[in-house]
Amino acid sequence: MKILVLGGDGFCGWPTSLYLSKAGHEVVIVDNLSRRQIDVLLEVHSLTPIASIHQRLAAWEKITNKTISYVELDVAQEYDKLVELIKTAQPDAVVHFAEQRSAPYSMKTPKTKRYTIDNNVNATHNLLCALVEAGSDAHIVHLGSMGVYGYGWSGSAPIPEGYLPVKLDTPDGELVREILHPANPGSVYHLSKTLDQLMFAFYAKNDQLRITDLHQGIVWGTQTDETLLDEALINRFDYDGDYGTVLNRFLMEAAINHPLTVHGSGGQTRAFIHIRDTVRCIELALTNPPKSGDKPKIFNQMTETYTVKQLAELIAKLTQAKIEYVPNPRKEDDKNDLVVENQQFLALGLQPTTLSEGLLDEIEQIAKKYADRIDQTKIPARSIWNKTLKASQR
Ligand code: NAD
Ligand code: USQ
Repeated sequence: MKILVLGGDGFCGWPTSLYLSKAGHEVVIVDNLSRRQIDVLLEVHSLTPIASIHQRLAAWEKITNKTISYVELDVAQEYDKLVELIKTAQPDAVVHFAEQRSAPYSMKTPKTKRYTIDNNVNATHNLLCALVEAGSDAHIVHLGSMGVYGYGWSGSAPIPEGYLPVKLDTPDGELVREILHPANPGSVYHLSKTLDQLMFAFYAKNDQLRITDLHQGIVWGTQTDETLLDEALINRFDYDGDYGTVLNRFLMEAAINHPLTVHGSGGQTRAFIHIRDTVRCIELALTNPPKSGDKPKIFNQMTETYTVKQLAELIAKLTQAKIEYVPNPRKEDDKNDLVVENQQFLALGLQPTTLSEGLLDEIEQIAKKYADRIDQTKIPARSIWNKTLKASQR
């Protein structure tokens, strides 16, 4: 397959591009390097020393004799260039990672809220519109988020894969319909993902675009078989208060004897997936596209659920780290149930990497190895959208 990977320089996009290239697909990375620019603005850097995009691609070619091409393009702003690219490249599929992906960053300031909506909504809409204008039948595989469902809304009822059956009473009797699961975002970032869903439903219906939306949980881990091939291929690892996700932050904190920063009581249950499984799921999604005219195919891309407290206790047990319960900077329930259906990927053959298999490796091979690169002033979460906490700090 010829595949455009939008956002292919990022944490999920880079290992996915390598995985697909190794599997024999022709890969074109499209990225505007905005994630690297945000690091510069925030004065932070990846815990792992990531090479420039050109060094990465040269290393991949040297080691594997395979070429990945790169196009620097802002998907949200450079619409005409995107249409041209689709017309000339004639891709069979487009994997769309090109969005601002941090909830805390999206809630930091009015500027970052507006940037997140402008960037994410425009990027997705430009892609949809460009495929129609270019007359392309390429299958879109988009990275969405488990957070579109919200947390705790349905109690202990399993969250279905995208669609919810509802019964309607009509004068002629009962009608059963499948609707998009109600959206209940917890941040402007998650809000942008719920808007993406509506655009997908519309373009699948109106233009018969073939779309798969992957509602992914929190990705943990760093390396895949391909990124391990050379130091220049190493994946990024975000640890700062804005971009670091919970499990990776706990691993980094444990490596430097910093207390594990549990927000609130730690009763928040979240869904997780290892980066190795992310890349496998994407290939499975690419090779099992919906048909033209189908509604978007939605998968829940996650393998395990844990409470934040359970994660902290697990890591504390492995490393003797201390746990600190800090006031929650976010507006979210202190405690929630989360049961998720993920049968579709399991049925396609996904064999999950569990926390018990991967954690020690992450601690030794990544967190401890690069611990001297950690800037401790960047660890606290400073984006506060919990109004009570904000008021108490004035
Ligand atoms: P990332 O920030 O590391 O990567 C995103 C990439 O997209 C970056 O390289 C960035 O430069 C690029 N990009 C952003 N806007 C762009 C634009 N307008 N034009 C071109 N390139 C642009 O993020 P990630 O962690 O790799 O996440 C990728 C996708 O997966 C995101 O959509 C995110 O919402 C989703 N996701 C991530 C996680 C996670 O835990 N990391 C979990 C669930 C879903
Ligand atoms: N948390 C802590 N301590 C920390 C950091 C986070 O207790 O030091 C808590 C948060 O309050 C939250 C939970 O951990 O309750 C998860 O936070 P997170 O930053 O790991 O994840 P989140 O903000 O939900 O976002 C991440 C990715 C996003 C993706 C999402 C998948 O950044 O791109 O969409 O995970 S999901 O959560 O399933 O929606």
